[in-house]
Amino acid sequence: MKKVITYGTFDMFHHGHKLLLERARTLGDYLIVGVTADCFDFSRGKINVSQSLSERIESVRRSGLADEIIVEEYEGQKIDDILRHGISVFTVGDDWEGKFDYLNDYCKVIYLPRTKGISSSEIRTEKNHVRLGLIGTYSQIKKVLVESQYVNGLEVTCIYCPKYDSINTDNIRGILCTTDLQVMMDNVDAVYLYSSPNQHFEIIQHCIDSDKHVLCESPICLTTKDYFLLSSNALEKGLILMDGLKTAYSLAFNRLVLLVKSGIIGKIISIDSVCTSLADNIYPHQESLNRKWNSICAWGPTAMLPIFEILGTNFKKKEIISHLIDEKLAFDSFSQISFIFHDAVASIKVGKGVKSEGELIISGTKGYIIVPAPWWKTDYFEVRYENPSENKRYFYQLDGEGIRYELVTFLKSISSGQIRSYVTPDISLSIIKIIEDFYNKTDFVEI
Ligand code: C2G
Repeated sequence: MKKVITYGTFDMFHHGHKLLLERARTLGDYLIVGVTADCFDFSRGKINVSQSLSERIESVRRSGLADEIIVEEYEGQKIDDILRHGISVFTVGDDWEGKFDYLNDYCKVIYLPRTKGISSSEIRTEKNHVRLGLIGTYSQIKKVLVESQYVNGLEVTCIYCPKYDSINTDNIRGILCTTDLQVMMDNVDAVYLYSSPNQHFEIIQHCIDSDKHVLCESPICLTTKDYFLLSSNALEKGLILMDGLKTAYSLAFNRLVLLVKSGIIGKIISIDSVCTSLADNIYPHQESLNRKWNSICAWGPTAMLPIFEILGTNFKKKEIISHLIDEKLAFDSFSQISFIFHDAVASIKVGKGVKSEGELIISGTKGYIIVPAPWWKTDYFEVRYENPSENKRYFYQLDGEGIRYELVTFLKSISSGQIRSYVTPDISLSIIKIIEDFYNKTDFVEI
């Protein structure tokens, strides 16, 4: 029997997929179709896949064209499959021309002409087209502009830059740049916001009043009262209001949290999270300092994320210790916060004018996890035990610091009408409550 194998994601199964499988069948007597696992697609940069693995397998099964369906889970698996299944022909569309020539050592390789005029990306873009506006200084938002190009269906149509910012128009040809918020509202469906935290509330309120979804760099606002108001207004209007916390969307961070919750290092007793950076100019004149992010706002949400994700938000006691370089503006160049939970402790150290090792250490009764600096750009971590031979290392690809995954999640939340964020509302609220206590000097010590 002549066995043929082909592979694909088969997202939103379409006519092009059907024609490919029909022709693949004619190359032999038995067709095996390899459907890519989500993790494999993620690792090869396909982050926009809309359907789950089981939905995609079901589409291939329903086509009636596959004699057998397998799952493709890792780089290099094709060689393994060809040998294991006794394959005579490997085939794939000619958009891959030349890429799989190395398989000629194992079987015959045939590239079939790709069907023109149809693709999963186009279907996804048509289904979920969202016009995105970016708000913030150009230096802050240019990464988002670049990353948005990896997200099918998301089109940056407008940039709002404050008057004091000089917009580099060369890089943003074709995108409307404005200093008038209302002009932006007339040209977008959703907004990404990275302004000064003290301006977030007012801008988000304007966006919600104009029926726009909002993805806001954390913290969303500075008081719990404002947060309740904004989130209830958004909910009432069926709008998405989501925390932008890049680390929360990285695969490695999510896997780490799941491993911890599954007990790999026993019961968690302590978490220490450090995030610092040296601000280039931390003693400028007041007006400029007013627009800068202090340590607690710039790093606090990221540093608190693993603590609230793993230990929950019901701590019994906390203490905030800060070094303020400007009393009036409450600008802290360094803050340390200690949390006491019922059966665990945690601490964060955040700094915009103090540098330290940016590690995350999670200590448990059986071992500990260390995420090396800078842990917030997590792509690697180690699980360590008393006996070093039991140590395990984990690596997960991270592209674009997590921004593109954050944008994909935002888009999926908008199209499903449900917040798909990993930063749950109780975590957003707890982060804001801590920041509010910092400004009110509750449980606060100044050094
Ligand atoms: N295809 C086609 N015509 C289209 C679209 C896709 O012939 N208009 C083919 C592709 O060339 C591929 C198959 O249909 O052979 C599945 O396409 P995708 O789901 O896009 O999968 P792909 O990313 O090409 O994965 O290991 C995975 C494989 O390398 C292919």
